[in-house]
Amino acid sequence: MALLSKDQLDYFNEFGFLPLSNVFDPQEVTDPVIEEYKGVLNSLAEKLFEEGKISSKFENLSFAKKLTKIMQETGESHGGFFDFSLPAPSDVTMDYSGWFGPAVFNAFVNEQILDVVESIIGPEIYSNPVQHVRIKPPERLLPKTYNLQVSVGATAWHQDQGVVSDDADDTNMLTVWFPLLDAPVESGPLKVVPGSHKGGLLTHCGDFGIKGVMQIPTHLFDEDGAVPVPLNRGDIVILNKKTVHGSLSNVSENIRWSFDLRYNPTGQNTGREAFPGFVARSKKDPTSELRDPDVWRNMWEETKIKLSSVNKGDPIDVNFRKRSDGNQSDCA
Ligand SMILES: O=C(O)CCC(=O)C(=O)O
Ligand SMILES: [Fe+2]
Repeated sequence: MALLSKDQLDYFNEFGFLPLSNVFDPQEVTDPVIEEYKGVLNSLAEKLFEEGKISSKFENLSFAKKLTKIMQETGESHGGFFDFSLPAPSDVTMDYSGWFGPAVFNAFVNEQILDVVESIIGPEIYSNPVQHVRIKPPERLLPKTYNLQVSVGATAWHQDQGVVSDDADDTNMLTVWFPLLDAPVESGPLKVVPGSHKGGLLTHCGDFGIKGVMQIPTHLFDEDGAVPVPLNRGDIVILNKKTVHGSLSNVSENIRWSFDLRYNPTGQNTGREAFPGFVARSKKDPTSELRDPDVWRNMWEETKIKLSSVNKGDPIDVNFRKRSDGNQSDCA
């Protein structure tokens, strides 16, 4: 796909988000990711079975049914097993696994996605390490545990700027969200508040909705103006870092599976400097572009080793998600 048109750029500037159809070929980009994750899920099932935490390896079940069974029997999402990231440094231990496979990396550097990103932030593109995979089974099939509610339930209202550290307040961070399977409204895609990026950064409260989950109180923005963003495989939606968004609940019969990635101009602070990013595209110096998935995986592996001995006491060693702003009286 070519760079964005003037109308598309105007839409993005006006509303703070832009859904785009058929940006990439899902057979080439996301189907290989799905294949990779079948292996990840099988190793999780092996591990949990050996530990006596599940009653079977559920060998004959589909990916969706196997994952749902595992969540039902353990009451946990095991999100850390699937995600291509790490938790806060205080929670990083050497037995943390995560998944940093080649098909995942390939999606990060997809040329069609990078063309869209370039239209917004320019041709020096850094892959910001704030990045997640979210695999959410139908909510009605899951037990109502805290872990499942937080990690695979509807995502609470937030601005992406509000969940990175304030070192990145001047960073031109762009969020790219896309589903690996078709994500109609009932599957719980994103919901966004059009135009909400034009105000400032709103207060994110730790204990407003679900305890411990950062969330913007609904009286601070126009919740009634929110719109769902259903997408199909191959589509993406881009978000301004100040656009208020969350997700709907998955009330469908299928899993809701998405990637959310972020990019910023190379050289700007990522807001998670403890994590590794990389140059995804550079017109100035194409040799700086990372294209080796093994190098990427090793960067995360080394980060895990380093962070497993960091922020384990007081005082903390590295700044993570620290924000000094926000009016806490909004949180009452
Ligand atoms: O997919 C979700 O539920 C939330 C994603 C999100 O907040 C983001 O892409 O920034
Ligand atoms: Fe977000």
